[in-house]
Amino acid sequence: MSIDGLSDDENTLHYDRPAGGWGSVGSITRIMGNERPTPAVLDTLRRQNKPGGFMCVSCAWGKPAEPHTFEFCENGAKATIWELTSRRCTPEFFAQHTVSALKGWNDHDLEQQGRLTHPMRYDRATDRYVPCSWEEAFTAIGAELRAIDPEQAVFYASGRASLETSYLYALFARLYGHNNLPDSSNMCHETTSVALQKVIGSPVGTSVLNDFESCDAIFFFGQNTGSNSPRLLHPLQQAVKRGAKIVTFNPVREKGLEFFRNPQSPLEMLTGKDTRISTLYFQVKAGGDIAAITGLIKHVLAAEDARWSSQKRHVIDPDFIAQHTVGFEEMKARVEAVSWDEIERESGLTREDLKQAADVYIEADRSIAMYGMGLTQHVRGSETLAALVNLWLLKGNIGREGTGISPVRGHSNVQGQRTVGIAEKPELVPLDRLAEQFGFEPPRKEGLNTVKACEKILSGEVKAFIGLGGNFVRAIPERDRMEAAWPRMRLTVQIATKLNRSHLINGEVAFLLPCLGRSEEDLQESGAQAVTMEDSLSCIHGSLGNNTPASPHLKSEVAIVAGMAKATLPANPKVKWDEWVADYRRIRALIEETYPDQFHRFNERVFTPGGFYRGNSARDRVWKTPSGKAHFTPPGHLRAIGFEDAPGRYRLITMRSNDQFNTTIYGYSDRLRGIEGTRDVLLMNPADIAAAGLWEGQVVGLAGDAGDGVDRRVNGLTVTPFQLPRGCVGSYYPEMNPLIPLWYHDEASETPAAKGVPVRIVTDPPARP
Ligand SMILES: Nc1nc2c(c(=O)[nH]1)N[C@H]1C(S)=C(S)[C@@H](COP(=O)(O)OP(=O)(O)OC[C@H]3O[C@@H](n4cnc5c(=O)[nH]c(N)nc54)[C@H](O)[C@@H]3O)O[C@H]1N2
Ligand SMILES: Nc1nc2c(c(=O)[nH]1)N[C@H]1C(S)=C(S)[C@@H](COP(=O)(O)OP(=O)(O)OC[C@H]3O[C@@H](n4cnc5c(=O)[nH]c(N)nc54)[C@H](O)[C@@H]3O)O[C@H]1N2
Ligand SMILES: [Mo]
Repeated sequence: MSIDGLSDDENTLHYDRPAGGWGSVGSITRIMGNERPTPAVLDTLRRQNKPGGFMCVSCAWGKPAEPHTFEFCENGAKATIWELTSRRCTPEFFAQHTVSALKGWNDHDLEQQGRLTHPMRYDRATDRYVPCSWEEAFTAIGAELRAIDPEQAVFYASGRASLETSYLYALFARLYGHNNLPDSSNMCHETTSVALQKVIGSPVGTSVLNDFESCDAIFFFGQNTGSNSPRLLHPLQQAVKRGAKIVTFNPVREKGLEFFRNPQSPLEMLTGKDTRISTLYFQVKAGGDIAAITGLIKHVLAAEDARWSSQKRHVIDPDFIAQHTVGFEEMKARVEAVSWDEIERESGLTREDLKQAADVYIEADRSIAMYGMGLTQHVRGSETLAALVNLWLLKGNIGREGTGISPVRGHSNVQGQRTVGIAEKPELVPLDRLAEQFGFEPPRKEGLNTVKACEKILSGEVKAFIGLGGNFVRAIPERDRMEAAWPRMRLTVQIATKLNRSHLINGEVAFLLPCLGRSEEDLQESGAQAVTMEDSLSCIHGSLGNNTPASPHLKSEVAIVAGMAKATLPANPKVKWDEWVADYRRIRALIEETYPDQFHRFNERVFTPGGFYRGNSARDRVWKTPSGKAHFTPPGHLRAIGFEDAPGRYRLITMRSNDQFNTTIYGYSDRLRGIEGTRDVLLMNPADIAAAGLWEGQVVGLAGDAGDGVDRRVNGLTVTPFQLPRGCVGSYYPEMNPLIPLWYHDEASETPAAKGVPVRIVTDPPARP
């Protein structure tokens, strides 16, 4: 179904206004009221994402060399205001509330207490966090870590910490003796890192910002730009105005991908003129993308045959295929053997729908493929990406201006953390060079990713967990079992800016260590320190915070990592924690030494406008695969979900609202989807509601339906009609995470499959505990 083919049924399409526009201004004003940010916020917003300024802590989208007056979006502003709140979560707060009592609070209310101000230690006798000194915390952490086998420790990182912090954190893990470095990427774009590496020999996207100025078409699969990377709407709007076509595949009709009103254009704001973003919009079934892409490939191959026989012209690029790829004939034979019946059934789209989309691809000389969690968070996520690369290779749409594969990354430095060594896979890290640089023998054994770390926490083999940011317990699958197993660990340490649920599910010995936010001034011995991050387009940016820290007791993440490491490790003349903390330029020099090809002249290039490009072999058509070529992959499965259809079984899509950043819930207004005042909803196609004998407003529960005998339940959801394909239901992440089995993940990368979870609706929910 394309946009034009859909009726805007009053009951099911709640919000008919564009992304951006006055709504986004109102949404920023509301959060300003809630957080009562410090007055410096306006100055900070003016410096956001600009050369020499500070880099947004929200999404990872690229930052242009010539920024707009305000180079931030609604959600970037919210993230900054959230960090610069005037609220404080102090020792007095912890004295008033036991940890057990705080467990009853929801995510929004916990973070609403504001910035953490003091290092805190968990006191078992009173079941409270009590203030402690940094020295006490580091000494205790060091003693605990020295008392266990290093392989019993897990060092998690949420993708926000800088390259400097991340490099030291990974070095700490290896000097101590493990590669157990799971990252939020393991729940996010790990599928990308594994699948793209396999087929094009590079783990990251190949497009850069300039490509958006010359592409003819952009295909969007499962990425919600309007909420999750709104600054990307600017290049999209520009592309549309130039005449580029945008084709979207998404089970949900996301407003931000339909229309956009630029809040930075007074004319658009005053005249109410919107830009239509998507030329064509297809509501593919959750998990139906392999089938849809297979259909597109079938159409392209058919067009090639027809045009070649009638006009002796090519649709595909046979020279590119011959010179740069392997596996074309096998892929072609397999795709041709798939029937249109199967494709239509699995994708939920018609042959004619797919013809329209294929025609755009065929006519476009240069196309960019963009995608997000809608592709990566499936059991066959990696297979889906391989299918997408098949389509892109057909026309040589990789490694040419105006083209490329462009995964839209999540956390603002998640890609960079992998670049500088936060990786559980030792083969991704230049261990020999580290050995030489720091005079030690790095561990070579494969470390634990997120899923494996969870398994070993469940089995009791992991004894210590350090969280460098994030809200691990809330973000992972299988939450109920994980929360029950968590306190069996001996040591848990959380480095954070605000209180969240993971801090309340603590080990026997537990510390909560408050750190500076990125917008705050980081003063060390040599003066104010800059830090760096890598965006989704592989560009590295410097960031300089200049706000007064939320509390004088905060330490930088660099200093906290160094403090723990120093207290844990034996002295080593090549490892100079104090000198590194005193001047972060020394850490950048170390990064340069480890990764000279990508980070040469690092310190000089920190503030390059638009960031400096770290390079990507696949963009240069150098394929770092075993064959030295890019790989066509014959399609194996047509469905990306990992279960069969059955009566009463639905595919649950876990969604982000426009009013959250992952587990940080700013508020209860999912403005772009018209869902207000609550997150406890079950979004359903009206025909499914009727067929199941339910009614709008009925309160129901969801039960896991994975068939493994484990009872998984979430109750208290209000049935809400919504434009979803039949058989798919939607509700919010992280509330739905108890329904996802730990074993239900992408087969190749083990990314949890949060977009196609098997569930049943239960109408007799027991009362909520
Ligand atoms: N404001 C804000 N910004 C954020 C975040 C946030 O929470 N809030 N999170 C950050 C992070 S860490 C990340 S990873 C990114 C996430 O950004 P996205 O990648 O956009 O992730 P989601 O919002 O989870 O889902 C993406 C889209 O996939 C669609 N979808 C679901 N299933 C399928 C399917 O089977 N096929 C297709 N084609 N589409 C499907 C959903 O309808 C949704 O529109 O955003 C980052 N930016
Ligand atoms: N069902 C389902 N589950 C999912 C997903 C999904 O789509 N569906 N998405 C997955 C994805 S893509 C991701 S990335 C993960 C996210 O998982 P995480 O990255 O672990 O979670 P966040 O919610 O981003 O972490 C929020 C916390 O980070 C801390 N924080 C904020 N800023 C800073 C800082 O500057 N420094 C430090 N040290 N701490 C800080 C705050 O205390 C805040 O409470 O969740 C995954 N889980
Ligand atoms: Mo993410």
